[in-house]
Amino acid sequence: MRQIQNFIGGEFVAAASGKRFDKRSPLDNRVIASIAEAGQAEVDAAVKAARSALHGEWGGLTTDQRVELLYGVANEITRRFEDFVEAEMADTGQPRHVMTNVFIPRGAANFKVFADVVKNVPTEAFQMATPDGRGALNYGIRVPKGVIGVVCPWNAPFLLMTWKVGPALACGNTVIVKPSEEAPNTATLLGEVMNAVGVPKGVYNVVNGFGPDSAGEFLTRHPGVDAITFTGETRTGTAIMKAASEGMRDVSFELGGKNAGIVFADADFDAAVDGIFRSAFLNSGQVCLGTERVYVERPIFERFVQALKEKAEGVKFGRPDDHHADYGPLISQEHRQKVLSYYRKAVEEGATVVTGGGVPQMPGALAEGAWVQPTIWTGLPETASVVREEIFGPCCHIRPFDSENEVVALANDTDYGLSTTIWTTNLARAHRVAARVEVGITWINSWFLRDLRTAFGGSKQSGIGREGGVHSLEFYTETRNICVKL
Ligand code: NAD
Ligand code: 6OD
Repeated sequence: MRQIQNFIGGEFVAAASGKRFDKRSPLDNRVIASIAEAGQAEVDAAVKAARSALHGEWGGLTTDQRVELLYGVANEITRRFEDFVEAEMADTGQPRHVMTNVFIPRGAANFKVFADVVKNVPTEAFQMATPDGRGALNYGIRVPKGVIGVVCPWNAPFLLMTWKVGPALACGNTVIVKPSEEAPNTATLLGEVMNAVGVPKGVYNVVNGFGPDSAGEFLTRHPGVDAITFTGETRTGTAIMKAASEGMRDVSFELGGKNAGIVFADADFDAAVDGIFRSAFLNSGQVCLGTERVYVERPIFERFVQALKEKAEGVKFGRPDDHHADYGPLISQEHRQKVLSYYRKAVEEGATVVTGGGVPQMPGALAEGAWVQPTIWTGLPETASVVREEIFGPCCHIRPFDSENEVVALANDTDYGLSTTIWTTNLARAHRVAARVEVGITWINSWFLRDLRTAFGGSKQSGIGREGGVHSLEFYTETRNICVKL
């Protein structure tokens, strides 16, 4: 069983209170790790360490020196690739190929890409006229924002944590990460990487624990934290925003979604079925960008539902390293209860269950895991709970539509605005619809294909702000203007 500590000022430390909590495997509910729960004392110590690093060696590095260290971090993650894959598989139970192809390499890339961004992005300069005719020159300099609190979810823990830590450090800040209580492994491993590479102590810190009345709340309320970047549920974002308002701290929020998939009758049928299947069921549906509402143009509706059903019924449940398996469990028993409660609600609200709706029969110890069947519904009104609320499980509701205007209205009829995936061979229509859907990111004939240099974030209740490439500099730095009278 792993013993996970907090990582403060370059040292792995227990909690002064002696408090620990257990992490259970999603696969079979065994306890697989014991984690030191940070209290106010550890959060205070982390803030102090982060502040002194900011004013110490780290703060004195040139951009080039920082960039070299971050390349070193990326290379060390790649050298220890298998350790990260194993750690993330243990926490999430998701298949090895998802870790090796997407989640871990993208985590390493987050350090390289943002190192390159800070090296190459200029600041602005304006010449201005003055009454004496001699003029003045304005130029901006970017400075780090300070100590950044990074509060993370469990669904793609390493990718989503490094997506914040990479740019924050590239910009010269120091960070205190609060990983999800459900997935603390890779944040801790990253501490080992930071020490191995020689990142100064206190630059990267980790405090483990829960949200309310625990490390999450202590961190986000702490007056020594200058800004907070958060990925998680919209409701949690509301609580963190209240905390951040004390002291007027800046926030960057990546929140929930209830994303629409739109399939026109002229789409490449097989590609659309594959694409919607991935977007609804990858990572067992635990992807913020996932599709829980699917709208299919009426002429191909029945055929599409049947094809998606066959694919969903073909998934093979199993352990991450089982080469015959391609499908993992949900993160926890608690999350499974939530997802299953939506499965019941769908039936109560009159859904036709096309497939799934329950729990698969699993052999031996796996019977204790957090497994659920991929589930497809039809026949519900747009007011039904499973059509309106984010479930964050492997499920979707499919509804037919008859016109472009109708499907745009349906897609936009939600409090969320994170992503959409559109499937059609009529590219003019694809662009037209993409421009009208109220989301931060739209895919045309693809899904979850994203260059890290692009703007990423949500509209409406799916987030505040944009990160990615140069957009991350807006959050992780402050621009100071200097005006020189000539
Ligand atoms: P969550 O909001 O329950 O928890 C996220 C983190 O916040 C955890 O570390 C948790 O301990 C902490 N937390 C909870 N309450 C807190 C409080 N009051 N103060 C401070 N910290 C607190 O989210 P989750 O269940 O871990 O993740 C799933 C959610 O994340 C889904 O809603 C999903 O859509 C969203 N998500 C969004 C994106 C995106 O980019 N928009 C990406 C991934 C996940
Ligand atoms: O692609 C990314 O970098 C990104 N932020 C993905 C988010 C996945 C959410 O579950």
